[in-house]
Amino acid sequence: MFHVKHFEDTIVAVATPLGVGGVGVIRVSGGRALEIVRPSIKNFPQDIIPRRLYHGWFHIEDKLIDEVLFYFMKAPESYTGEDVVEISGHGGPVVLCTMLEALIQNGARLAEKGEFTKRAFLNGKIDLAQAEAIADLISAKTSLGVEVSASQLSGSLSNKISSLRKALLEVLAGVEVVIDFSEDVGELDFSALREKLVSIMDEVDGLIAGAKQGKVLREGLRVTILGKPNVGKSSLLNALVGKNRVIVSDLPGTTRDTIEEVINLNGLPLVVIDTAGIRHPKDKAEEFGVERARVEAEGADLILLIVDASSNLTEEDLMIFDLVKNKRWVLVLNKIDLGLKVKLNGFVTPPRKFEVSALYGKGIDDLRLGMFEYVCSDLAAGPFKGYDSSKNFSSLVNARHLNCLLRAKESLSRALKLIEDNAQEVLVAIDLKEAVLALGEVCGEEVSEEVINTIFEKFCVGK
Ligand SMILES: Nc1nc2c(ncn2[C@@H]2O[C@H](COP(=O)(O)OP(=O)(O)OP(=O)(O)O)[C@@H](O)[C@H]2O)c(=O)[nH]1
Ligand SMILES: [Mg+2]
Repeated sequence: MFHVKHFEDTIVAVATPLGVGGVGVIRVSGGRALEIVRPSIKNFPQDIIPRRLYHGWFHIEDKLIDEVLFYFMKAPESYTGEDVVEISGHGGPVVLCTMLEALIQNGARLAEKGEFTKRAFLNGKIDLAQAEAIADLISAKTSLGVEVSASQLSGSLSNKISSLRKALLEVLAGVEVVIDFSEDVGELDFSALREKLVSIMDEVDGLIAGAKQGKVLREGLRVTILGKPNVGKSSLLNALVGKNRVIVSDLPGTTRDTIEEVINLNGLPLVVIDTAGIRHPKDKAEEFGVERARVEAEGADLILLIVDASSNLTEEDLMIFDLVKNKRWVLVLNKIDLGLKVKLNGFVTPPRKFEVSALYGKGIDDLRLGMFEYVCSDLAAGPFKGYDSSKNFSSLVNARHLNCLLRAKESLSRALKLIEDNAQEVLVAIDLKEAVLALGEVCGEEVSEEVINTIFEKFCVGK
């Protein structure tokens, strides 16, 4: 059930990106939306009908600014839950800003980042997990990211959490009845209680396990290409991305800095990072580049270590083998078009090995597939271990949700321990209440203003 709160200000912002485009949308939300827009649009209807598209001419005094389409959504049936007017004008930054300023002159206030969505949350139109899904949807890197965010927006995570919270509240009510009316209802059935809590805990664990995948879908897996100079690292990045993104040359030491590009691997965003060839640097700039390559190797979820298949291993290759041991990595033998001469015997045992020609695009599809299988395998033991692209997962557990879920889990574990120790019901109830509170935070039922502000600050203005 939601109650529209009455914010004093009516807010306004350009809701589309401020660049050149076919159309640009200005959104006005608040109790005075109609009053603020009316004077600026010449033929503004006297009795506007909600959800009907109108045509009009936007003026500032007598000066014509733009030909617009507009519609009105009456509270509470709008995105924010307030009266909203949206105006579609032509998509030029100057024309949009001119209209925006006029509406501010008429009494609207420029919206803060995410303020429309924040009002939607505060007015009960969406919960916090859904608001976060909107931010994820906007910044999704792959179509899988879009699907999962959209599912979360439609309430997949919220429904799961609220049914867990409801189940827990029922358990808590049962415990409280025993505390208050032990003479009438008798002893607590500890084994039934235990069973219910264990099943809730399993579900919480399942959500916690999904957090790693949520992070990967949101941020992408970092895949660092590493190798000595001239082995074809930049050529491999270009081949994976499918365009000439990075400069390639036969001069060793061409790449001086790290360069990253996102590719889509069966729905997973992979941030592929090209690095400077690792060797004893010849100048300061190269030294920085090599240092950066090492840092990227440290933070990588997967390292593609490249060697030149057409020549023998050198001391530099061995130095890099040493760098990746104990990390998640695969070996790529490049320049296979020139023949396979390299001998690995005894020097290194790669978890996976691929033969490619970055120059001619040979073996690249196998490498893509192999990387995917490897990141999902037990061998890699990484965030996507066990990931199966045929199964759809429906929520993006983020760091904030994870923190709440971990707290809920801790409280549940304590409650279970107390039950095993036959402790007093009052003590069990305390932990159960804490778990209920922690779960409530996921959807924003119990959150501080500070948490709310932090979430909406990450949005853009106009959303
Ligand atoms: N024959 C052949 N040549 C390749 C292949 N891949 C890259 N090369 C060539 O090898 C040279 C070096 O390629 P780059 O991609 O610049 O190598 P890099 O590892 O990025 O080199 P640095 O940036 O200097 O560390 C270029 O002349 C490429 O055309 C390949 O698969 N086969
Ligand atoms: Mg390079």
